[in-house]
Amino acid sequence: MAQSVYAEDIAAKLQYLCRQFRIPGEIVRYRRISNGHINETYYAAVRAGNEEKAYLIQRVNTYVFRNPVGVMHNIELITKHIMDKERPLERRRRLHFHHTADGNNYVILKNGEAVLPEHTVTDWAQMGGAEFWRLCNFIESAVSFERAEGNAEVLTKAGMAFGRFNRLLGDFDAGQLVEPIPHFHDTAYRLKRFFAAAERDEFNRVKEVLPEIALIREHAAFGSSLGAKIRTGELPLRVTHNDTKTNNVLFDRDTREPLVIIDLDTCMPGLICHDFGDSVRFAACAKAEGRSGGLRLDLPLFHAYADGYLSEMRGLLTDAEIRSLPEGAAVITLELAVRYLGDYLTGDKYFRGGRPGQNLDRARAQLSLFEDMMKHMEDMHAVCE
Ligand code: GN1
Ligand code: MG
Repeated sequence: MAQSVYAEDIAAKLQYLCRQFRIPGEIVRYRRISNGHINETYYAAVRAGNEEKAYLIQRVNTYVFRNPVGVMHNIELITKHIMDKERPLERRRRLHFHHTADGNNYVILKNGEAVLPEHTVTDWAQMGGAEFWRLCNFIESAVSFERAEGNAEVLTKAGMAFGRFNRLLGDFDAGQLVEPIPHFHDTAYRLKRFFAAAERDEFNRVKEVLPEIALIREHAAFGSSLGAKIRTGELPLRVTHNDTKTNNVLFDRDTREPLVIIDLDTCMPGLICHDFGDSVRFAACAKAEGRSGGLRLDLPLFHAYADGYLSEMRGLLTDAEIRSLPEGAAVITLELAVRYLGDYLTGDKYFRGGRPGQNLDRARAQLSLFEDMMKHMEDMHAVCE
């Protein structure tokens, strides 16, 4: 009996959630999807009469997203804004979060029962172990591409898709958005927290990573330079996606055209160069030879991504923004290294579920990519300008 408790429990829970989201029918298949480092996601096929439809049911990580109600408020507004502007797509290929009878696009479970939200709760830690769930349509016949599968054509199309996403949100009133994770891409703040964690050295790991810490210290001023340009007005804030890994673009399996951008959790006011840069970090790189786990910039792939992105965005960007794009790639790479290494120094609480030492390996890979980007800064500028 004991071994099936988890499975029965989750199957019953998913079915209960479907009811709450007013999905008719019974779940006939489900499985956990292990993509992503943060949330817990299930695929569920639901049959009603002769019809079968598939959904994604996701438990939001409330350690990372302390105000998940705010996140869902943002997603509601952003998906509506984009849908209103895009040429009509078939409904099944839009990202649609379902609503409960109370009109919420989420369900809060407390002791296994749906409870009404406490709108005042902006720090989930006060919610006494409640779970936060949401449900959206599973987009059929779609594929996404992991870094290793990235080829120039895929990257150009991913660049166009993210460029279009940024462009469509160009007239969105950012004042309506809740900041889902405060200081998310505030690199200066992340660096400050990182050095404080290194100072505390709670897990006695600093001694293993002295060269990495020295490298980060050497580039800390550069890492903070883009954020400073927001304060001086040199770089404008726009509504950005903030997690633009190219596997967050779904493509049509047959035509290989981009369909939709997913993972809207971190949409908030931000810098264009961070969105551009995070895609480059994720996709325009290759394994460095002779360095286990090391990464280097792949300039032809960078070129391919930049071509696609700028075909949508060039006319909208200021000169300063265009100049900031390569810096954005390097800064966001350094920032992620700092986040991984900071998590390693503080006991691996944020990027969970990895093997021991994984955050350290990830940090080292990002640092090698960062160093290579710094070497190729001029080459990247030549592509963008
Ligand atoms: C996290 O879970 P996933 O893969 O969508 C993280 C991103 C990082 C990414 C690194 C909310 O995203 O910022 O770039 O891991 N998301 C959050 O792979 O922290
Ligand atoms: Mg994400």
